[in-house]
Amino acid sequence: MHNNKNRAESWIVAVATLFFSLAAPAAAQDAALAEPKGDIVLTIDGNIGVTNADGVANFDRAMLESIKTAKIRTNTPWFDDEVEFEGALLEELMNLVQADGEEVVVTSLNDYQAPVPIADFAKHGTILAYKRDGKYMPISDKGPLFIVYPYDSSPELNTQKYYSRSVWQVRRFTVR
Ligand SMILES: Nc1nc2c(c(=O)[nH]1)N[C@H]1C(S)=C(S)[C@@H](COP(=O)(O)O)O[C@H]1N2
Ligand SMILES: [Mo]
Repeated sequence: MHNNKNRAESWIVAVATLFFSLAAPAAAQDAALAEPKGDIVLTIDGNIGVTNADGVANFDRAMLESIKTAKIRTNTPWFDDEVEFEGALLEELMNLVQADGEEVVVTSLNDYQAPVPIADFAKHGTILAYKRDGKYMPISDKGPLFIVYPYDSSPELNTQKYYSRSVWQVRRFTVR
């Protein structure tokens, strides 16, 4: 027998079913990013669609190393000779966390902060370097993570504007 209370209950069940059927794919997507097993070296927060902790995506070094890599051999303002950096393509990292924004605000371990346009990453093949000349970079030598552009590939990149985006001792990205 149907009374008002039963109708209200069926309605709640229908709404709840719809809600969970819509919510389920989002939860499955969050699970797509593994959890770090080692020390967390990078935290990405802000407008991202994929997380592995409370609203953030945390990475250990192994997770960063599993992202498509690139090498950049170049002169820099920071070293006397040409050096070769190796790291994760930042375009790939942004895709992985489904970054939705214009820029990342990059914060370093020494609290230096710089906004970096996300469009730079595809345009210049910018990397988040973890190695220089084949060796992991210690904190005392601009590591563990260093944003690197291919400075020698264009005069535009050999400018203060791009040097200031070349954050070393990177610890956090905020996508906005
Ligand atoms: N972690 C960190 N990265 C940084 C900086 C900093 O102070 N800390 N300075 C930035 C700026 S503003 C520029 S121009 C270059 C400066 O490098 P230099 O101080 O060796 O000339 O590095 C950039 N990356
Ligand atoms: Mo600078």
